[in-house]
Amino acid sequence: MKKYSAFAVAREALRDHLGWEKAWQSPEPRSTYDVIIIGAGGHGLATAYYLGKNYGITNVAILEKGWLGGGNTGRNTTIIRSNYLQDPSAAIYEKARSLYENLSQELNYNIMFSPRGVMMLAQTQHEIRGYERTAHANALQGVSTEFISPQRVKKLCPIINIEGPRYPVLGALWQPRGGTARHDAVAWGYARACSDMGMHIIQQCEVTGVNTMNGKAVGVATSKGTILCEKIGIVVAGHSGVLADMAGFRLPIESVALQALVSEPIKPCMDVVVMANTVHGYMSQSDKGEMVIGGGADGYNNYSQRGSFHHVEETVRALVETFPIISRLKMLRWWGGIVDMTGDRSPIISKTPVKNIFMNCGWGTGGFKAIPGSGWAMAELIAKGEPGPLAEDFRVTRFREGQFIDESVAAGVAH
Ligand code: FAD
Ligand code: PYC
Repeated sequence: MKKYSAFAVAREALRDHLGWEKAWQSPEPRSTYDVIIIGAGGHGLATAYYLGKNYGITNVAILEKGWLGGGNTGRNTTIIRSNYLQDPSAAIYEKARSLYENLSQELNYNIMFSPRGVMMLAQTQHEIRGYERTAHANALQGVSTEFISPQRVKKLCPIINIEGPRYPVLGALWQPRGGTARHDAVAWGYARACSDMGMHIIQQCEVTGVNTMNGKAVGVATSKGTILCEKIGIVVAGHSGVLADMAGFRLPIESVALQALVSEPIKPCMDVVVMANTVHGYMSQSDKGEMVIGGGADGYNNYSQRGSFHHVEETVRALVETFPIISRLKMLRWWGGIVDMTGDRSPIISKTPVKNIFMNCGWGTGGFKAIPGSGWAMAELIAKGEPGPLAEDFRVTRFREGQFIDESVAAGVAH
């Protein structure tokens, strides 16, 4: 594949941009592959990429029922941070964050990683204690965060009203190397690299059945026919329970809608990401100038890609209190994604009761930031058949063993 470069842009400018190749191929499926990944979101594509890069496994198909990146990967608010409390979480999220730092260069695709800093506001005494505890835990884990004063919050983000009538800002957990990236570019960059390694990305190909024999994976039934394989990675976020059911086992997962919205574009006014978890809102400004806003998850299980009206009303009301200058902004677009929630708000990267079927799910409201680390860990699990150090604590059997990895606070979003 031709490399993207300043030289290539200049060359194409001189020939009406007719020389660009397709970023990825769209082949018809073969009858058999070594590995099938179900789901071409960020986690599925990253898994395939690291299977090829780290283990030389390239006879891989990634099957997607819609279009690649069209699930939660293309619907999230793009926040990247690794300020989690428990050691296994800090390890995988920090691995992901550090891979994000050089991902544009590695993939030769501009994912627009912007380490502008993420702050989680403390607006109750309880949150102050919680975030101070997280900052101490992060120091021991080698993750760079600090608890900062309200005055520092105001300095970093002048548009915040720190003296809010209901919930004044009492401080914040600040991660200076957290930030954002362009979400669909992450999917597109991994897809291009996978295709370049000869992997097949097959869109509009819904998996309708998982075929097993003697307790072992043998292939899948799809809307494009049956495809055989040695190993299957199921990476379908909100539809994890549906796919597990096809394979004959159950998961401790619930699916709910989580919503976000963006305003009309305005001049740059905010160069950090702010999460306000007590009042349930978070906000950043996109490169186009839109204010990117998200709220809490729906309080009931559903598979709808839009959220409830009362949630969006509450989110905007809360954010207007914290950022009065947004009160007259028009909102342009509003959407939802189906997020996969576990009881301890931590993911599952695990073997399953069926040999050679592996699950990666449960990232819930916070998996965009994890994509590179999750793909790295899932590729190791599929290639070796056993989890490596990044994945071993995230086994599905932890729920039966009582070995929860409780991240309900660090998850950041109300659920
Ligand atoms: P997806 O991108 O959903 O990919 C799964 C794919 O599987 C989909 O494309 C789907 O079509 C496909 N699929 C499903 N069933 C089948 C089938 N039967 N056959 C074939 N394909 C199938 N995380 C953060 O870290 N930071 C944030 O700021 C953030 N904000 C969010 C805001 C919102 C509104 C939402 C909804 C989520 C947010 N998240 C955030 C969470 C994050 O988006 C997800 O955790 C992450 O994108 C999950 O990626 P994925 O690849 O697992 O899933
Ligand atoms: O995990 O940081 C996060 C997040 C922010 C908004 C939704 N998820």
